[in-house]
Amino acid sequence: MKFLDLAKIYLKSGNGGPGCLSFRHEKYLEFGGPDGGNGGKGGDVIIEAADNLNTLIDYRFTQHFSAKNGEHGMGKLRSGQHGNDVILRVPVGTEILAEDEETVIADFKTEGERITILKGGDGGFGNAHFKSATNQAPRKSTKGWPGQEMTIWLRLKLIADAGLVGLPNAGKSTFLSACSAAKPKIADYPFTTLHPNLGVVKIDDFSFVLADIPGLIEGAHEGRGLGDQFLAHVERCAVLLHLIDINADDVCDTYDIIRGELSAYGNGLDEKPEIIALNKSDTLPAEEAAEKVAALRDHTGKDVYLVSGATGKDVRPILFAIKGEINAARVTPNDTPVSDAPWDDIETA
Ligand SMILES: Nc1nc2c(ncn2[C@@H]2O[C@H](COP(=O)(O)OP(=O)(O)OP(=O)(O)O)[C@@H](O)[C@H]2O)c(=O)[nH]1
Ligand SMILES: [Mg+2]
Repeated sequence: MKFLDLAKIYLKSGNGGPGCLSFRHEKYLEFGGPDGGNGGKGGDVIIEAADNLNTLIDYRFTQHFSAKNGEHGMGKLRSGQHGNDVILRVPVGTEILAEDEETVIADFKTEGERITILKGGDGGFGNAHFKSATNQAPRKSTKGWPGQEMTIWLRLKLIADAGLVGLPNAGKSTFLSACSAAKPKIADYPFTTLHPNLGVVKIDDFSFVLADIPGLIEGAHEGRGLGDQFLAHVERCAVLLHLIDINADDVCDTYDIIRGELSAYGNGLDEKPEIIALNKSDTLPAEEAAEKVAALRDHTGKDVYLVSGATGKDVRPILFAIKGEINAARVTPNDTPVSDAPWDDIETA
C-alpha cells in the first residue's frame, strides 16, 4: 500500500443569498409596506483534524469542495436559509499550505482542531431593511456577497511514535522486521531502504508505530547519500532508536556522525529522547561486545543496549525502553496510543 502524503484541493465558500423585494398584500389593507427578507449567509469551508484517519487518499479522488450558497430572502419578512458548511476531515499531523506550497496556514497536531479557512458571503438585504421615516416603500434590495475561493495543499508527515536512525547497513530494517509484521527489504549493502517503512509494534497490551527510514551518512544534511529528507518522517516521534553496527571501526565516531546529522537537520531532532543500541551482537564474542558497550557508554554518558535484530536476542528490553519514553511524552500515560494504526506495513509514496 502506498502512503499518500500530498494533495492539492480547490475550495469555495457559499455566496450569500440575495435579499427580497416584496410588499405586503392583504385584503382591505392599503399600502401594506415592504416585507422582503434578507438573503441567507453562504456556507463556510472548515477543515478539521480527525483521529481515525491515516492518509489523504480521499483527496486524490475528490479535489473540489464547495459550500452551499445562501437562499433567497422571501416575502413576509422571511430570511433565506444559510448555506450548509463543508467540513473536510484530515488526519492529525496534516499541514495546510497555501497554493505556493510553502506558506503554512495551519498545522494540525491534535484531534478536533479546526479552522474556518473560508467564510461564506453574507446575505443581501431585503427591502424591509431599507424602510425609513422618509422612505416607507423602498424598492431596493441588495445581492448577497460572493463566497471566496482558494487552492491549498494538504501535506501529511507520517506520525510514528518512534523512529530508527543510523548509518546504512546498521540493521534498522532488520530490527523493524524483528518486532513488527512489517516486511521491509533487507540486504547486505548500503541504501537498501529507499522509502520509510512503518510497523506496528506490540508489547503486551501496548502498541506503537515504529518508522524505519533510509540510512544517514556524514554530510546527509548537504544531500550526501540519500540526504536528510526522510528525517521529516521522524520529526513527530516521541523517541529515536539509534542503531549502531557493533563491527564499526569506531562505534563512538559512528555515533557522533549520526548525532552531527541530527543536529544539522534541526527541528528539535537532536533534543529528542534517544535510545542507543549496538546491533549485531551475535557477530562478536560476549567480552568483546561488552567492551564496545562500555566504550560507547563512557562516550555518551547514557545507557547502551546490546541487541541482535537478526536473531531477535534482547529486542524486548529496547521495546520496553521505547514504551517508557512514549508514555512519558504522552499527556496521559497508558492512554490510547498516539497512533494505534490499523495498518501493519506501509511504504511512503
Ligand atoms: N549478523 C547480523 N546481521 C545483521 C543483523 N541485523 C542486520 N544484519 C544484516 O545487516 C545487513 C543490513 O541490514 P538492514 O536491516 O538492511 O540494514 P539497514 O540499516 O536497514 O540498511 P539501509 O536500509 O541501507 O540503511 C543485512 O545483511 C542484514 O542481514 C544482526 O543483528 N546480526
Ligand atoms: Mg533499511
